[in-house]
Amino acid sequence: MELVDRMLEGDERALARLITLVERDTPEAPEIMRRICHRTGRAYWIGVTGPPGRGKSTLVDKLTAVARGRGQTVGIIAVDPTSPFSGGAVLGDRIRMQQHYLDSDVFIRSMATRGSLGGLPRTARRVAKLLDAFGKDILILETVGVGQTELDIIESADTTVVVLYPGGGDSIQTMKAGLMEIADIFVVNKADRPGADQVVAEIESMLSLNSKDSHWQVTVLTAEALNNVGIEELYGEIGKHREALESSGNLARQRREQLRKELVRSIEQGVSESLARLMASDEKLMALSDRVVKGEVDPYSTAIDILRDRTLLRDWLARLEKEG
Ligand SMILES: Nc1nc2c(ncn2[C@@H]2O[C@H](COP(=O)(O)OP(=O)(O)OP(=O)(O)O)[C@@H](O)[C@H]2O)c(=O)[nH]1
Ligand SMILES: [Mg+2]
Repeated sequence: MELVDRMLEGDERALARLITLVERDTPEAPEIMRRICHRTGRAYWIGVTGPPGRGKSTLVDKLTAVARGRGQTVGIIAVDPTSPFSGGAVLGDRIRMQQHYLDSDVFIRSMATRGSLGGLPRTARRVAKLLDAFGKDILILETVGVGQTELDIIESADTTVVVLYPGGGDSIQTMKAGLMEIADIFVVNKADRPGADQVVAEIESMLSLNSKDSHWQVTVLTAEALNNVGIEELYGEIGKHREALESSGNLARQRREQLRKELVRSIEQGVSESLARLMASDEKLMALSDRVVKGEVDPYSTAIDILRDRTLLRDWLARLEKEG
């Protein structure tokens, strides 16, 4: 595949084309991923998440400037759950990250959640791998931490930064949204507003109750992304977390676990797509489904019966194989 070779040689337009192919889950996507596999694993992935409007994009913009100042190249994937099409996301992020749009060592891609049918974590991870293979040193994944989809994306990150702000009841929101468990570093942004210290104290008191990794003490920092305050410190803290992960062997372990999950999820995806096709075309299954719908049999025990019936499963596999 010529496009992959061109991308690996540093052709940014080839990269953009490949991202589009992978994002859309085209038939070429598996071959692309197979070809770049041996070129991934070099980039360090930073996840930035938190409730809407906390200043994540502004923070990402400023973190990118710090990374660039250290000579590192950066790839940014911003996932925007509110935008109905990626054009909206691009526009918003373009304003916040405009200084980097002219920098050829920064690659920014916005992805919209809506309309992606829950496939976003998969495609975001694949896009990140393309940027990794392309040679970006640092990858930043920005998502709004509101739902499982977003949490699944962040699962791919090596270091996860959770961004909060004062005055929004954020410590409670953090617990509810499942952000407490995934944060390696907390940042209370917009510390120019009153109440930041209180959020810091609340998060710290919750942290003393659970510890994710015995080699890392989760920290709570403050920042004013808008005024470029606390950004160097945050970048330094991310570096410390990286060192802790590397020296304990947890980075490799964490990445192995992510790959294993990715394999399982990819198989699940294939199985469920095949099943959806069968449900819409196989007479036996359609008849059973009819009986369930009419209330003659219950869905749970019927499913168990189906799974136990090896001849049925063999028939279906043969059929799927014939259909390709
Ligand atoms: N006062 C203050 N405002 C800030 C700070 N950082 C960001 N903002 C503002 O907060 C608003 C939201 O910033 P974004 O960076 O878009 O926040 P976000 O978390 O990426 O938002 P979503 O992606 O929509 O969830 C913007 O108007 C920023 O200018 C800060 O440190 N202090
Ligand atoms: Mg944003």
